[in-house]
Amino acid sequence: MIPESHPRYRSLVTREQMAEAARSGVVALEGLTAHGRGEAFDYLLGEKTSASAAEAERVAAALLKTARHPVISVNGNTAALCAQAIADLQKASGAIVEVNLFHRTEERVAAITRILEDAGCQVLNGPVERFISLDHDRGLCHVNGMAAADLILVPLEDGDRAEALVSMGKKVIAIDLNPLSRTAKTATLPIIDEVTRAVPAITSAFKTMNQEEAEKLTKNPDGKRYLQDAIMTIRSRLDDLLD
Ligand code: PTJ
Repeated sequence: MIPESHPRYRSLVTREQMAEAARSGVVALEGLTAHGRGEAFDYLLGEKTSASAAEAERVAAALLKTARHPVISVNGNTAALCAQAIADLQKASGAIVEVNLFHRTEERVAAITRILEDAGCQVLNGPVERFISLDHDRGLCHVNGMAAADLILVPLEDGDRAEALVSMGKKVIAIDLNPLSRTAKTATLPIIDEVTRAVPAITSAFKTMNQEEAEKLTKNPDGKRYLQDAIMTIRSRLDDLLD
């Protein structure tokens, strides 16, 4: 039992939630180490959404609004942390939700699909094929999902799929607390923020944005600047600590 008075209450509750999701097979064991890495970067970033990340979240909403065939790709960590927020974003944007896993088993796909559906998502089901040229199972996707997408929102993963998708001419929005990761560096738009803060922020921006603003915001998304801003935030927080 974690006492509410504990200074790290929220973080400890989230860890329990992730451990439980690992026990039920939704989160891969490796997903727990990924979560720990994310926590470390969030600590360095001050555990809040920076002004720069908030701007990137608005651009993400604009990209979703102007996309022809947007897809939200969901893995175990994302489903465990924010299935409801993904359902809300799908409802607002009409994007397709597709489960795509690195540590893929049919049992995990079914368990993650169930969590998403319980939260109100419509999940793309049916056969998958290796439409993305990768040597592992993240290359497997649906013909009407990522294979046909012009824009893919990728919360929280490692970098080679983002790279492959961009080289296929698709736009990629990555949500990743690590501004040094390959995913963040390769994405068309990196959002350096925690996924449970980022997804609701994209949804509320989507709801209040008109088409004209969306088209303006998507003209020249400067992904590199968002990475630089996050590194500067970390640097200035460390400098302050040394003062
Ligand atoms: O469910 P599966 O089988 O698809 O596996 C998912 C994991 C997460 C295990 C897999 O994609 C993986 O190995 O990812 P990586 O390479 O560890 O990358 C995860 C990235 O997400 C790291 O850069 C973390 O800093 C970041 N991250 C972790 N937790 C969060 C996060 N970013 C945003 N919000 C978080 N809560």
